[in-house]
Amino acid sequence: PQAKYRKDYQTPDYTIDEVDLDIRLQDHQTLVSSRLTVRRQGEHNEPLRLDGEALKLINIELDGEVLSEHRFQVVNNQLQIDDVPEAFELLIITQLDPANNSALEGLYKSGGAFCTQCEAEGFRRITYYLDRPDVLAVFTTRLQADKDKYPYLLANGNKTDSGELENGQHWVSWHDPHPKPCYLFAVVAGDFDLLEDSYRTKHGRDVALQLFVDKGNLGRAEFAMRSLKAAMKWDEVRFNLVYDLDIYMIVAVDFFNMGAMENKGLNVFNAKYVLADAKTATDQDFLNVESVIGHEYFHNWTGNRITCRDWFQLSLKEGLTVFRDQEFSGDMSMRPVHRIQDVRIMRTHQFHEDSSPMAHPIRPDKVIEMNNFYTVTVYNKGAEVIRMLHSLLDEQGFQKGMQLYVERHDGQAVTCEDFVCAMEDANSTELRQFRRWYEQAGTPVLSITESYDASAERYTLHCRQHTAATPGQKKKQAFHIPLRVHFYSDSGELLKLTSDELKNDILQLTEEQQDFVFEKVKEKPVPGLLAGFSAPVKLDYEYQEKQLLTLLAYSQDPFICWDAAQQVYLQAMKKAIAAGSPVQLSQASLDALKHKLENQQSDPALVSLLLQIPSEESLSGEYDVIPVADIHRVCGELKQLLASELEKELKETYSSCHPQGAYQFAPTDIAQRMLANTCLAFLANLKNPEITALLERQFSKADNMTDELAAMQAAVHANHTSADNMLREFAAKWQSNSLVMDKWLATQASAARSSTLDSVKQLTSHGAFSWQNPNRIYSLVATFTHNLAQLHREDGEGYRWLREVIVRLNSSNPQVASRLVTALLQWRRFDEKRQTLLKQELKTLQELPDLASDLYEKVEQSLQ
Ligand code: B3K
Ligand code: ZN
Repeated sequence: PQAKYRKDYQTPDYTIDEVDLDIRLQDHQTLVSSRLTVRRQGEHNEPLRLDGEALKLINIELDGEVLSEHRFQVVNNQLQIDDVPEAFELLIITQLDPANNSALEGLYKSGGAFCTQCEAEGFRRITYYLDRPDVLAVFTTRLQADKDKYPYLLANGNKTDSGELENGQHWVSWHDPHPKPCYLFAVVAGDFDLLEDSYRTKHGRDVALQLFVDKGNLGRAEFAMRSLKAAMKWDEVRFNLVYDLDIYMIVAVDFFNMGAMENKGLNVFNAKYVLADAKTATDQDFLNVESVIGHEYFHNWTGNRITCRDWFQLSLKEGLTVFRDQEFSGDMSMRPVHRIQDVRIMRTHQFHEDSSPMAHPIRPDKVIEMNNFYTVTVYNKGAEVIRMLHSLLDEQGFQKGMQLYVERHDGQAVTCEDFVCAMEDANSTELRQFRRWYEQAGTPVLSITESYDASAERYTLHCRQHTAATPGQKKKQAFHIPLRVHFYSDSGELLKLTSDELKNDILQLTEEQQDFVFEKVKEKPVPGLLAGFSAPVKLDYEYQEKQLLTLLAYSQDPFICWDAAQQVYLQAMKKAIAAGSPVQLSQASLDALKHKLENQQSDPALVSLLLQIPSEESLSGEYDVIPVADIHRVCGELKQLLASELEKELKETYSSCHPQGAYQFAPTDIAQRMLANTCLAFLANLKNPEITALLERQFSKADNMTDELAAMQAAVHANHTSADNMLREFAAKWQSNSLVMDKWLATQASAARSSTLDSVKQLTSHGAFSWQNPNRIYSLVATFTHNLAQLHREDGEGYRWLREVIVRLNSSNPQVASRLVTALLQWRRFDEKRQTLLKQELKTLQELPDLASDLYEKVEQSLQ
C-alpha cells in the first residue's frame, strides 16, 4: 500500500459534469451502466485515469464506439484510457456481486435490502470513476429490480419516473439537481415500513420526510422523525441554513460499519441510531439518535453543499458538523450533561489517540487508508478547534464567519484554510497562529502556577505550554489557546478580577511562557481554570484539596464543578498507587459529596456525573507506563469506599429521586434516572439483602430499558450474586431484538471478572452474536478491548484472542478489523512483559500475506 501526502494535491486532469447510472440489481450479478460526460481540465496530454476496485468490466464505449482492448488498460485499480478528446461521453458497464460484499463498502446487502456506502472511496467499487471529492457532477439514477422483493427503489434527489416491466421487475428513476462528489451517492432497494411526515421550511418549501425501517418497527421510528424536524428547524434558527430539496429520506439498515451516512437527500443509518422506544432504548440511546439524526442533517450544508477538496480536509466537514450537532443537543436539552460527556470522549479517547503511534493533526498530512482517519481526532478534536474559534469570535462573530463561508463557497469543494479565511475576513481579524491547531498533532500540556503578593494586591498566573513530540513532528510550536478562567473567594463568591488581557473571561495564550497579572486583588483567589473545557489541553495545576472542594461546592461552571470531583478522585487513586496503599478520601471530600447528594434537587444530572469516578481507561491516561493491576485495584477500591461511606445518602437519594409514574423522555426525568442509577451502581457493591432486593425489584419492575439495563449492569459490574440470573432473564426476554441483545453482549464484555475473556469467547457462538454484523462485533469485541484489566491480562490471552479476531476480520471486513486493532498499538505504554506479548501479536499481523491496507497502516506505524 502506498501513502498519499497532503502536499501533493493536484487539481484533477479531467472532470465529470454529468453521470447517468442504470443499475440492474441482482444478488450476485448486478449490472451497472454508467454514462459519463467528461471534460479535460487545463492543457495536457495525460490519459484519463478512473478508479475502480473489485469490479468486473463488461464494456466501454467512447462517444458511442466500443473501445477495443488496446485503447485502454486496467492497472493498479485504475482504468487508463489514452488519447481522449477534449470533451466526450464515456459508457462503462461493470458487474458486481453485492451479496458477497462483506466489507460493507460500495454496494452490498444488508439483510434483504440492497444499500450503498461510498464515503470515503466506496464508489469505485460500483463503477470506474474519478473517485475524489473535488469532482462534482449532476447524478441521474435509474434502478431496476424485482418488484416483490424490492418494492422501494431509492436514490438521491427527486423521483422523476417509474414503471413496471414483465417478469416481475420494476424501475424508478431519480434526479439530483445539486452537483455532488460521488461519495455522496446512494441507492437503497428493499421492502420496508415507511413513516411519513412533512416539514415546511422558512422559505415556504414543503419537504416530504420519509423514514424507512424494517417491517414491524414503525413504532420505534417516531422519535427519529421528531428529531429530524427539530434539526431542520434548529438549523434555520441558529445558522440560517435551509433545506434545499423536496424530499428527505432516511433508511435504517442493520449492517453498517459506522453510525450513519449523509448521502444527499438519502441518508443511510445504522438502525441503532434510528430505532428507539422506551421499552428497548435507554435515555442515552434516545440522545444518540437525536444527535446523529442532527449530525447527518447538518451535513447537508456543511459537507454536501460545501464539500472537501481532498480527504486530508475531512475535518472541514466533520469537525464543523460535530460542533453543530453538539450545539444542537445542547440547545435541545441538558447542555451541561452533553458538554461533560463530550469532554470525557476527548480526555479518554482523543488524548489517548494523540499519544499513540497513530497520532495525527486534525488535518492529516499523510494517509495510506482513508478509512483509518474517521477518528476522534478529526471529528471530536476538530469540533473542539471549531469551538475555540467560537469562543474567540463569540456567537455573533462566528455566525458572521459562517455566513461568509457559505456565501463564498456554496457549490464548491474547499479546504480547512478556506474556512479559517472566511472566519478571519468576516471578523477583520487574523488567526495566523491559530492555524497550528490544524497543523500539529498532540495534546498540549498547560502548566500553571500562581503567585500572590498580598501587600501589592497583585495576583499572577504563570502559564507554560508544552506539546510532546508525535510521530513525524518532533518540535512543536506554541498554540493559540483560549483559557477561560473564573475566580472564587475561599467562601465561594465569584470574584471579578481585571486585567487588560482578560476579555469575556478568556486569556489568550500564544507564547510558550506567559504571565498574566491581575491588580487590586484583595485576597488570594481560587482559580477555576479551563472553564467549559475551553481548549483541548491537559491542565497541569496542583490544586489543593481545599481549592477543589471550593470549586466543587460553588463553581457556576458545570465543567469546573465536575472536573473538581474528578481531580479529587484522581489524586486519591494516584496517591494510593504510588504508595501501594488502599485508596482513601478525606472526611472533607466525603462530606462535600454527601452535601451534593443531599442537595441534588437543583441538578441531579450533574450530581450523577460528578459522583462517577474516572474509568480505568482514563486513569491509565495519567501514566507513561500503565500500571494495569494497580489501576484495576484502585478503581475497585474507590467504588467500594464511596459505596460504604455514602451508603445512607445513596439510599436516600435512590429512593427519593426516581421519577414517579410512567416513563417519559423528558430532561427532568432523564436527570433523575441518571442519578438514581448512579446511586444503584455504587450500592450494588454492598452485598446485603436490602440492596439485593433493590436491584432485583428495579430489574423486574422497570417499564423502560434505561432502568432495566442499569440494574443489570450494576449487578454485573459489582459482581453481584444476582448478576447471572439477570443476564439469563434478560436474554430470554429480549432474544428476538438484536439491538437490545447488543447491550447484553456489551454488559458481559465490560465485566471486571477474571472469567470475562472466557465468557466473551463463548459468546461468539451464541445466537445473539454474528461475525457478519459490525454492531454485534462492536458490542462484544470492541467493548472488551476497552476493558483494561481483562484485555491486558498478564498471560497475554486477551491479546492472543484479539489478534485471532483481527485475522478473521482482515479478510471479511477490514474497516471493522482496523477499529479493533487500536487496542494493541500502544505497546510502548506497558511493562516489558506485556510489551513483548503485544509486539509478538503485532508482528504476527504484519506477516499476514493478505493484510488489508487498513491494518497495514496501523501495524506498521506502531512497530516503527
Ligand atoms: N460521513 C460519514 C462517515 C463515513 C465513514 C467512511 N468510512 C458519517 C458522518 O460523519 O456523518
Ligand atoms: Zn459527519
